[in-house]
Amino acid sequence: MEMTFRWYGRGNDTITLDMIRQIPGVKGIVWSLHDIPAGDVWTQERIVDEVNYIKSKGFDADVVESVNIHESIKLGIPARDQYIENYKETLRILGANGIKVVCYNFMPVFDWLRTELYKEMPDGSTAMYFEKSKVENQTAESIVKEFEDNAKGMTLPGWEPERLADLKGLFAAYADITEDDLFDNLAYFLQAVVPVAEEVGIKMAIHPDDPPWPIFGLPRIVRDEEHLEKLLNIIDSPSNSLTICTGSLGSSAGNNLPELVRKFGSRGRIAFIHVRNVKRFEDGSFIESSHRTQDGSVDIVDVVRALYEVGFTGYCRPDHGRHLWNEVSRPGYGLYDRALGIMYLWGIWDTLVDEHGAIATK
Ligand SMILES: [Mn+2]
Repeated sequence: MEMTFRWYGRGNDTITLDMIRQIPGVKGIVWSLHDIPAGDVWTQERIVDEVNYIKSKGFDADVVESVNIHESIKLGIPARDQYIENYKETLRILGANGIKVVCYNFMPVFDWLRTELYKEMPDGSTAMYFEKSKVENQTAESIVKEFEDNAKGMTLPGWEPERLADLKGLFAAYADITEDDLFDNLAYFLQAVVPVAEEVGIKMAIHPDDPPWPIFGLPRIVRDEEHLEKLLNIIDSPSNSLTICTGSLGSSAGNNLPELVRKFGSRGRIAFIHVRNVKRFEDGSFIESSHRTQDGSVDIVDVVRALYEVGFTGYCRPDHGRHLWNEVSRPGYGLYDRALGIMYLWGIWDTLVDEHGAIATK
């Protein structure tokens, strides 16, 4: 297992690579070119510049999260073919520069959604919170406005203002799209890009829906074991792989994360894993808790044990953390709690290795 850390780039993150270097055992940086609009080709020049900077600080740049997918591809409208060509071109350039994994998602309109970015917890820290009844009872417009107003000036990945400006138009475009349609559009995309990914040595790794249920009537197709199985069957190739996100999938009580890791990990189809915990409440709401098993609803100890058991040699990163000790950071992406999370994961992993021996590493 290779430990990585998500970083938003120079001038776009409160955290520097020099800080990340001081977290034990972090080998790679998960990066993206956040200023490039979804659908545009990433140029060789920009990619080389970013990869070289990351490498100059002693990290590898093997994982990109994300190369976002243009809405026309999700909608399945004719304009998609040009955007798919652009996506293939980006993959070719990334592959030529040694990138191994591209994380992406296929969620209509919203990449992820919470109702509060800084909800206070009993210990005084804050964390991202999703109140189910609020999403069910408020309009998308009012939730989005509140969300953006509360971001404390931070840009939110997947929440490009230019795209969300026409929320009504986007919703209208999806009005007739069923889950089957969306799945067909995903299959069309994968059939086009996976052969290119294979050629250039990249694993495409889809991120599950967050939260893993339909919101505002929009279709959602990456929510549970059945969905994951179905999408892997579109093309049986390591270049059609998964990003397992224990927090996203774990927000739904029906998902047994250690079981999913054992099932898909033993088939070599997990390229990347986001590990974080989430505390579910009886009304379907959830909050992003510390990584510790006892603090949330996901058995993180067993998730790590499952990774060990399947001989996981892919990439892992701590996912969202709480905001601690008055740290000002991107929502969910502070330094402190993610660093604590890494040490928790290493504690479990190193104990397993100590007791049962090292697994083969790449
Ligand atoms: Mn995630």
